[in-house]
Amino acid sequence: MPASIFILNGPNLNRLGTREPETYGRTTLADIEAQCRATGQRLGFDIVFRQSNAEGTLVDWIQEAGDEAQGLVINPAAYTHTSVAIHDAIRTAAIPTVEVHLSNVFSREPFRHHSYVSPVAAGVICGFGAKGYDLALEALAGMVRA
Ligand code: DHK
Repeated sequence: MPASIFILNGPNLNRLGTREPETYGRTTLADIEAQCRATGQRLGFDIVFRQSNAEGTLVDWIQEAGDEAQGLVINPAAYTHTSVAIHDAIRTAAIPTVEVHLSNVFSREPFRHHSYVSPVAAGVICGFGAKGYDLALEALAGMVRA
């Protein structure tokens, strides 16, 4: 059975394509989903791809990933910088997790420099736009096979 990877996206990422394109580019979330499905197929992963603006829904999905999946890619968006609940959910899920940001958060406002997610992630990828999701899946492939 192929390994299952959850790819979860946080608030406002449903607006990609038109939201602050100078920061986030013109790629839509549907484009990113298609890209992840193609990369997942190449790597032999079953991909579950979701987006929510609600913190509790993301927590529910992280718990589901912990029960059902072998790895997690998450762009928690603004909750990166605020959410102890998402930190705790990832810690409890205890599956390899890669934190992704489209933009280079360290070249932006100081409030984006702190992440509650990084301490419970295996690694962090930021600043490479949609390509970051592919890099995260490649990284997970090594960890899931190990
Ligand atoms: C996306 C967001 O919505 C912001 O709140 C984060 C992240 C950065 C991104 O670059 O993907 O600060």
